[in-house]
Amino acid sequence: MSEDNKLKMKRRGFLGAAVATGGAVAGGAGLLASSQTASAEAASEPSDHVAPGDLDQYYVFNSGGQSGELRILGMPSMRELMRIPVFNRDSATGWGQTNESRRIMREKMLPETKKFLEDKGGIYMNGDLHHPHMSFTDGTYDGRYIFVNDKANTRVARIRCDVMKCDAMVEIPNVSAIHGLRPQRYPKTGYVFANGEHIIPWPNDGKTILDTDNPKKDYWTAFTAVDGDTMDVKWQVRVDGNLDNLDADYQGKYAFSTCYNSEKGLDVGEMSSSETDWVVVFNIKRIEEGIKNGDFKEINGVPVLDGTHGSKYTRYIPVPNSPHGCNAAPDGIHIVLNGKLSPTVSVLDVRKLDDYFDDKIEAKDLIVAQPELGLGPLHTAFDGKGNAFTTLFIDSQMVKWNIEKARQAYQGEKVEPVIEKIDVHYQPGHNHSSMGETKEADGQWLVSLNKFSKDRFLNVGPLKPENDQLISISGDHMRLVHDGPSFAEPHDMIIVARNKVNPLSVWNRDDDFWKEAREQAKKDGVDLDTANTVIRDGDKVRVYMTATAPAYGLSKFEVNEGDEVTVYVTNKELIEDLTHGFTLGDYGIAIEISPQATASVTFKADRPGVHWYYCQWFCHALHMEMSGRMLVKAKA
Ligand code: RUQ
Ligand code: CUA
Repeated sequence: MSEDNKLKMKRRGFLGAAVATGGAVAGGAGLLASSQTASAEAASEPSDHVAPGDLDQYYVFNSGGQSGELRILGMPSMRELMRIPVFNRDSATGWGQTNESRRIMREKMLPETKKFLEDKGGIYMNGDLHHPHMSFTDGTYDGRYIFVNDKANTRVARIRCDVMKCDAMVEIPNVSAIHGLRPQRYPKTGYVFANGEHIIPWPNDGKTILDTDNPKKDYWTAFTAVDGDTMDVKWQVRVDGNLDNLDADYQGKYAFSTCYNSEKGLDVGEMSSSETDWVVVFNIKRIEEGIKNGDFKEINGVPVLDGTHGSKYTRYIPVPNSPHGCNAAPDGIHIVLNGKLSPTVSVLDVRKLDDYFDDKIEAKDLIVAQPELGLGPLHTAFDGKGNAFTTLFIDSQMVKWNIEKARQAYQGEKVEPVIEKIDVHYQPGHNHSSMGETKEADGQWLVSLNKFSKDRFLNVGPLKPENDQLISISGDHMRLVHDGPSFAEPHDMIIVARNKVNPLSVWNRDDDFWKEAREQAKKDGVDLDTANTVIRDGDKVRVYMTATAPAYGLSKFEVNEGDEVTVYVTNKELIEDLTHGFTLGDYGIAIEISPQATASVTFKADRPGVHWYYCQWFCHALHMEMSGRMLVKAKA
């Protein structure tokens, strides 16, 4: 058998665009195989083709997972437009090296972390960014910010949507591994809610050690509210179990967190031993009252309320089994909890929560549907027309189902909520629909973020890309239209109508991003906008220079071996897309300076000799000539 044929055998037999919709018919009677009608529909449905020079309809903000960055794609083309370094150290832009980025990364770092990182460069070099979500006003995106979590080093960061740069990062105390993250939807963001995933000893000071401790009694995690405007931690609620994903309602009253380890186990066997775990519901108004009334303990500078079983601030609703994704439907009513180890999702009706918190009804009354969808339901997205789309990790499928029919079936009526299943390639985690987490869900596109690509692309060695597949959902049938390879590892994305986002093309000169540089220039009596000068201050040297294609304002500067040197570069260009860089040869330094921005970097001139600096952003026919020399005079 030829290699090609072997490959075809391995696949599930629908190579080629005409039959790309597949159409597995598992999951009950009445299902239509979508391939029957696919070609007829394909003619009338939107395609992923965006002609050269044409613009996409949507911005996609895609997480970079363990790469630590955020990525911007255009949809439907799925072209990657930009990468925004956040928790990672970035070679191109100098993120993690510029003074501006280091201020942001260190400003709200916990004191003990600063101490820990003292001899390790002062910042973490990695992050694990799972969940990007835009700020909301009145239940829909408002284009101000994107908030993201860092599971690896327990942080929450914010990206400014006017310049598409991270402008704030806060380390969350008392917990380990921020996983689920969602901004408050109503009236606006407001709070950014963040789940601490791993349970740790409180306090985690090394005095509670493994052979004497008791995770049931000593290990905790908490639900955290960060103020989206100041990026300060406002309060935390200590809970039983752990916390996985979360979502907020459309009324501004409740937030919901899934728990996969109600057992408080310390290994996989213990963690998955019981048949049901729970979703924790947080009563935001009661929590705010509790804070006002002083019903908390301050731990590491944060008011922490007790939200364990029996608390008035929380309720624990049993859900099968190790639930994972938690998704609020755009109808403002339903919360879908994805069963992971159970073939079902459980649906809550938020209108019943007031009564439930007042003990007028029981937990089981809150569950209004529990359709059986298939194996490994992880996340659910919505089309705004009453339908839901759930990823089935184990089945490698996307299932479309109807919420109202699922409610009827739960009441015992003979209706089938499952509408259609299609194969995806392979093992989907998150999915997301266009505008699907807002009240403006438009039912156009769905992306399946598959954890494995296996044979879908040319083999690139043992490490393979993930596969983000674009599915058209505007017709009666789901139709797979695009395979999108991606590097480690998109977990989640949001799909935002392009009119919601209006970035600048050049920076405003008075931006606070480089406020420290501006202050320093003032103290040095120089005009940051125009200065090309060297200020000596003991063994500290400050070099101010402009960049205008194809030359720096200074073609050389001189320092002594051992000096602490800060170089400030101001990009004088007024037109868009004229970025300059400053790379200092054999010094490990490279920074980006976009039009009208200032960027700076500080280093020790401990390598004597002549060192060329050059512009690493192609900017002009004489770009190669855009360079200069740093002369480092050796110690006598
Ligand atoms: S999680 S594959 Cu980090 Cu969002 Cu569900
Ligand atoms: Cu400036 Cu290249």
